[in-house]
Amino acid sequence: MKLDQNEIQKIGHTLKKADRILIVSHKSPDGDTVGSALGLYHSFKAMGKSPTVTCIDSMPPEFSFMPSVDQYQLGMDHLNYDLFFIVDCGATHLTGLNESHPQLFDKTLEVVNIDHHPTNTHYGKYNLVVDKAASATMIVYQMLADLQLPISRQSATCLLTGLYTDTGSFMHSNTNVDALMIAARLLAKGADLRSISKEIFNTTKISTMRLWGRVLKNTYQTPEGVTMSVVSKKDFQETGADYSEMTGVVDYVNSVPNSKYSVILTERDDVVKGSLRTLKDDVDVSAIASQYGGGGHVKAAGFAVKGRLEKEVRWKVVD
Ligand SMILES: [Mn+2]
Repeated sequence: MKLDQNEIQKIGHTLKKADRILIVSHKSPDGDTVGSALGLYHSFKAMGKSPTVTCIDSMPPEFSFMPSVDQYQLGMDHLNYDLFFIVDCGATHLTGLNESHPQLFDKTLEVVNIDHHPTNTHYGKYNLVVDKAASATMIVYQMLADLQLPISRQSATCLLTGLYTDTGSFMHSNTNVDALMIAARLLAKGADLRSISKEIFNTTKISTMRLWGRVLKNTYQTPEGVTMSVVSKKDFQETGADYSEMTGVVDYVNSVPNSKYSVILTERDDVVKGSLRTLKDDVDVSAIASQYGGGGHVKAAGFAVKGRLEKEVRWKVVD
């Protein structure tokens, strides 16, 4: 995978001078944003710098196996840092900091934006945005390799976690040659693949099972071939699951044969979130999501609209 060497040089230059570095993960953190941040964290630590990782939401317990995940600081109170990295954030609001700290996005501060969402607006002073990259951690890996910075076993495990989760354990269509090459290089650096697969894919809480049970039970297919399911606030209350436990269930819904694409609608506070996936080559779900003010990748996208879910029962007279 080739990165813009002009940007890499500029980042290398500002990194050399920096000591205090803040690394920002997006809200509702996933394996890719946490893996990217911690991958950077370990490398910067090894260089003798003072990195801090932050997220406005707390870390889900399934990421506990990732080295130094306990170092996450909840939210951000000041901008007193030499350099900032924002990772896997396709839009500024996903940091949860765009209103409290708009200076982060006006290109006055030393901000590096590392992302792989095609909707990314290049809000950083420096931007490494590669929409062909299967994960943000791939870009982090390539940047560290280009700058010849240290990649420890710990760093490699975190970076491989992002690649593993964003490719759905190498099953999604974004699993390309670069993804597997970088995965191999991370394994060669000592990444702990066994822990990743065990902790992330083979561990399911009882509340998650119950929530997924409801999602699967509510699944139906429209005459147009769209596979849909819905989850209400009540489903979360009754199963004791939280929103983060929805991660992954859309892939099950999407596995219904002859599905054009799949949508799960989730009722959350006063918004309804839509999560879209497709396995079809000729369907672009990010275009569908953008009709509702959302975005994402061609094969995986999402949106959020104000409102709540209401069941509609249709009756018709037949003879
Ligand atoms: Mn990602």
